[in-house]
Amino acid sequence: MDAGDAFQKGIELDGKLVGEFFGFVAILGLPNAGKSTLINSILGQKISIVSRKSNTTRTKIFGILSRGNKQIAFIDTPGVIFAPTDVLQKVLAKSAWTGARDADICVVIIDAVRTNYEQNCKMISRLVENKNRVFIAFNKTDAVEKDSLLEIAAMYSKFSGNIEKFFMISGKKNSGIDDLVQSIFDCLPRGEWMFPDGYVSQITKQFMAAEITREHIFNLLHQELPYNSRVETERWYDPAENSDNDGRFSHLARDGISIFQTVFVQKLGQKKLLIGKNGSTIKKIGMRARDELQNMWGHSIHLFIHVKVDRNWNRNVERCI
Ligand SMILES: Nc1nc2c(ncn2[C@@H]2O[C@H](COP(=O)(O)OP(=O)(O)OP(=O)(O)O)[C@@H](O)[C@H]2O)c(=O)[nH]1
Ligand SMILES: [Mg+2]
Repeated sequence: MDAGDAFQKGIELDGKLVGEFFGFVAILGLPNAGKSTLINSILGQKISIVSRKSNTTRTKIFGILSRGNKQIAFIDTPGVIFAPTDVLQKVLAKSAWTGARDADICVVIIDAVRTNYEQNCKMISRLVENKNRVFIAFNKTDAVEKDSLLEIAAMYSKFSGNIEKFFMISGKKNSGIDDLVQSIFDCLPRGEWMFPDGYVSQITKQFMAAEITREHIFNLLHQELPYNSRVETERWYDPAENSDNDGRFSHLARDGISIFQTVFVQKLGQKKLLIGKNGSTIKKIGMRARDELQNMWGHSIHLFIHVKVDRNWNRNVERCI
């Protein structure tokens, strides 16, 4: 066999692995099933924010895992929503399904604690009809008795003819993940890598910083506010990168990164709620976000958050989330 054939087959030639395997793998599921937690766990680092509330993820986030001559591009998707109630939910639902359409393999995450059986069946049927290759992973197994897990799995056995493999996992406790990832590596299609070795995610530090603030808004505020807000990192000053020749940043601290963010809300009442009495709520959000960013990046962060009312921030929601 010559090198060209070897590349096509992705085999070992003269002791070296040649040929490449590559696939897009969409992580799909109903809102709150644990998709982002799973991606973070697989990659061993946080690329996607997590909260107890539904519809936390707003955009497709890629996480890349390379091993030997194989590379997986995981796509974390917003939760699949069947009856969107507003424009944001419509965009999230569309984003989830395009994630599935673009994928070589779909991993459906089913929350074993709250098995929303009918909606999960609807989602799986649609993927099967679309001829997607589907894996099913029952998640949150750490929080469910073994007997009920077996019962839940039995409920979905009607799909077994169309599903490549079933898994029992806990994204939070990191259990069952190696087996799932290995099975994905084992059935990747041949193809050239789309990302360099060692590349983990397309997200920028600016985006991540905005997402971390959003995560703390989700964790600290309730009802409609998290869904009616958007965070943007507007300015960023890193003394290591900006030479500051014109002195524009001379008033800023030089011992870390200064980050300026705006939180857009739709109504004045929401702005008041977000700021809190004497600024206490926004201060708490800022402190939590700053501490998390400092831990994540290992250097000091100066975070400045400004709240602005923009009635129309979600009018062009497809552009702004
Ligand atoms: N007990 C337990 N909780 C989990 C597990 N995985 C995720 N969770 C929790 O489930 C909640 C939702 O997790 P996310 O990862 O944000 O879920 P998601 O599917 O990405 O949610 P959306 O982005 O809103 O669609 C969070 O409170 C997580 O801590 C798990 O394996 N076990
Ligand atoms: Mg998510």
